[in-house]
Amino acid sequence: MRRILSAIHLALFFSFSVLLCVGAIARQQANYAIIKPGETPEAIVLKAANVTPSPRQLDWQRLEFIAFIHFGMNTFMDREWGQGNEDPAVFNPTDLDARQWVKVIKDAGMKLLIVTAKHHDGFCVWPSKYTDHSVKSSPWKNGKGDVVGEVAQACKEAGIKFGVYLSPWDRHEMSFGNSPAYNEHFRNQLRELLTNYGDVAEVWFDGANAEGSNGKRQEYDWQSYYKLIRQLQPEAAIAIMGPDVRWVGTESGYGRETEWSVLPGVTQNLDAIAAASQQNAVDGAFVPGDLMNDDLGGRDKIKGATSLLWYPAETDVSIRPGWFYHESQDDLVKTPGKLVDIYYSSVGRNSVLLLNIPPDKRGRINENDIAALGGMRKTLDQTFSTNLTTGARVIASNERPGHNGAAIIDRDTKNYWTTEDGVESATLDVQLARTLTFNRAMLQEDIAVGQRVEAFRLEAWTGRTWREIARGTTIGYKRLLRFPGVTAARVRIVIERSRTSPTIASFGLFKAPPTVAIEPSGGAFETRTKVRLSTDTRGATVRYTLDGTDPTMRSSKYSAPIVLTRSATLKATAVIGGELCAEPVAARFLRCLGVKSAGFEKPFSTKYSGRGEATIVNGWRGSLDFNDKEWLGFRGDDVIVTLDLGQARSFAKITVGFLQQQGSWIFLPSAIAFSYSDDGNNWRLAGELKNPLEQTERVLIRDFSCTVEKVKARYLRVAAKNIGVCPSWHSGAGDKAWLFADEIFVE
Ligand code: FUL
Repeated sequence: MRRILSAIHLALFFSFSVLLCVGAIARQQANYAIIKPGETPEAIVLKAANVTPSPRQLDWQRLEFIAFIHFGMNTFMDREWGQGNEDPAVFNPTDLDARQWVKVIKDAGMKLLIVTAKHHDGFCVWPSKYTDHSVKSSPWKNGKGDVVGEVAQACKEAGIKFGVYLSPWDRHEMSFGNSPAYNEHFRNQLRELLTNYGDVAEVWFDGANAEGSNGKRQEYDWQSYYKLIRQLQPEAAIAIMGPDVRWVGTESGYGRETEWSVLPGVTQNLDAIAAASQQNAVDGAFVPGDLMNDDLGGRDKIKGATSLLWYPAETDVSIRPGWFYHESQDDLVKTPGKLVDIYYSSVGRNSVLLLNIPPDKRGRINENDIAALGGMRKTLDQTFSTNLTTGARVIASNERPGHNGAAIIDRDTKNYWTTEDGVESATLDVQLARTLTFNRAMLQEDIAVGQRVEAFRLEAWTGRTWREIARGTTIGYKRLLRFPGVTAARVRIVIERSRTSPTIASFGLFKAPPTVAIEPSGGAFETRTKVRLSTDTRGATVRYTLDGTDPTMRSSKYSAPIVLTRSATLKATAVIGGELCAEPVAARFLRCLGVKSAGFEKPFSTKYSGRGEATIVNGWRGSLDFNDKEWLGFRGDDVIVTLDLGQARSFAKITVGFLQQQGSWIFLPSAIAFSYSDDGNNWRLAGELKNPLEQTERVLIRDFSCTVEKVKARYLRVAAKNIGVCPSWHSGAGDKAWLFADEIFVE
C-alpha cells in the first residue's frame, strides 16, 4: 500500500523504436500512445493493442525469474527496518561468499541478481565516498570490503545479470530532508554504483518513505535520477518508483489472473509528449493510478484514458517471512510446493518473479533456503523439460501469410501465428504426434507487437466432442495453466476475444509430477472427521504421516479414508515405482467445539473479506499472505465478534489469531477481551489480554488465548482493539491501521 501512495509522484519514460507493419496500417512502434479527445472506445482498444515494450522492457521481461538479495545492517541487527543510528562495527560477516549466492541463484534458474546496496537505515555495503556509514567503518575485511563489488564480480563470472537496490529513504544521512542537498548526495551514490561495477540491468527504487533523522521529509528529484541512469546505464530497467517496471501490488508472490502490461496513464504535459515524437524520449508525461486493483488495463479501465503506456508487472516476494535473514525464521522458509505455486502465479501470469533470498550473518545463503529452491527447481524441470507438442501438426482457422499455425510450436518465439486483418477470434487445432497425458499448458503472445488476447480457452478432443480443460483472460508474455490430467491426441486453443489480430508465439503442453490432493484440505472438526487422499496420476500410490513430519517409504500407505479423532498435521506424498516423487502436501486438522454462527458488530472490509463471516470459524488458518482468503481485514475498526454454539456447551479455552505486517499497515490489536453469555444479552468477562509485542515487528501471526475454569455458555464474544492509526514513526503515520483476524478456536 505504501508504494502506491508515493507512486503518485512517479513519472514515466518512453521511447520510440522502428516502424512495424502489423494490423491494417504501418505504424510507429512505441511504448505509449496518446489518446486524442473524442476517440471512440474501439479506437482506444486498438491503440492499446499496438503499444509495445521498449527494447529494455522486452529484454527485462524475457528474464522471467530473477533474484533479490537483502543483506546489510539489518542482517546483523536482526531487524527488518533499521533506525539509521546503528554502529557500523556490528556489520561483520564471518564467511561472506558472493559466489555461493550466485551459484544458488543460477542453479535455481534465476537470471539476474539485485543486491541491496543501501536499505532505509542508510548503511552502504559498498565503500561510498560520500558517507562513512558504510563497510569502510566496519571491522569486516578491516574496512576494505565491498559487498557490491564482490556480487558484481561473481555475477559477471557466472553470466548472471546484476542490479542494484538503492533506498531513496535514508534514516542516517543528515542531508536527508534538505531536498537539493540530498538529491545531490543520492545522485552521487547512484553514480558510484552505475560507474564502478560494470553493466547494471535493473535499478530498484523502493516506495517506502518517511522522515529522516532530523524529522524532515525529502522531495525526491526522480527525473534527475532517471536521467543519470539513462546516461550511465541506458540498458538498465528502472523498477517500482521508476518508469520501466511496475510493482504488481502485493508482496505475496501472487500476480493477477488478468494482467495487462498496457495501462492507462495520466497525461501531464501534452507539449512534452508532442516534443517526444521528435526526440525519442520524454520524462514526466504520465502518472499511473491505483496499482492494487484486480484489473488495471481492461476495456473499462482504458476507456476514458488520455494516454496508454507499457508498464509491466514485477512480483516481489521473499522466500522467508522477512526480507532480511533472521535465525528465528529458519523453519519458516517457503516449501518447494509453495515456491512452485508462486512461480505459476507470477511467471505464469504475465509477470517477472523477483524472489528474495537473504544471506545469513555468515554472509552465506542458509541450507534450508537452498533445499527449498532445489525442490522447486526439480519440480519445474521435471515438468517443463519435455514439451509434448513436439512433432504436432497445427491447423489454424485463419492465418496471415507468413504467420501460420506451425509457428506456435517451432520453439522460436520470434515466429508467431496471427490472423488476417479484422479477424479477432480464431482456433488453433493442435494434433499431437500421439495420444498423450498432460496437466499443464503454456501460451505466449509475441509481445514485441503488443498484448492483445482478452479471453481464450483450451479444449481436448474426446473422440466425439471438444471438452473444455482450462480457460483464461490475458496471456501476455507468458501464461501457464494447471488442470487435472487429460489424455488426448488433439487439443485446441480457442481465442474468444482479442483487441486486434491475436498473436501466439509459443504453445506447450506438459506433464507435471504427480501431486496429492487432501480432501477436505484441513479445518476444524467436533468429534471425528474423515480425510481422503488421491493423486492425479494413474499407477501412483500415497504415503502419509499425521505428526507433521515428511513422509518416507516407511510411512503409512493410504488405502482408505483416514478417520481422525484428534488434532493432526497430515503430510502426504505420491509414490511411483517405489520412489517418492512429489513434494509433500500438508493440511492441519483441529478438534474443537462446533460454532453454529458468527456475527460481527463492525463489518470487515469488502477487499479483505476472506470467505465471508464463516472465515473466522471455518477452522482454516491464514498464512503470511494476507490475501489468501483466510483473513478478515478491518480498517481502523475493532474486531467484535459473537459466536453462537447452538446450545450451552462447556469449554476451557478460546483462542483467536491475528496478523502483523506493518509494512502493509497491518498491526496486532492493542488489547483483547473474551466474554460469554447464556442469552446473548448479559455478558460476563472471561479474561482480558494486552498485546506485549512491538509494533515495529514486521511479519508475524500471533494467537491470543484465554483459559477458563468450568464455564458453560451458549454465546462467546471476542473484542479486539484496533490500534487506530499507524504510529508516528510509520510511513502511514496518522492513517487508519488495519487489523486482520483469521480464526477463533473454542476447545
Ligand atoms: C519494502 C521495504 O520496506 C522492505 O524492507 C523491502 O526492501 C521490500 C523489498 O520493499 O518496501
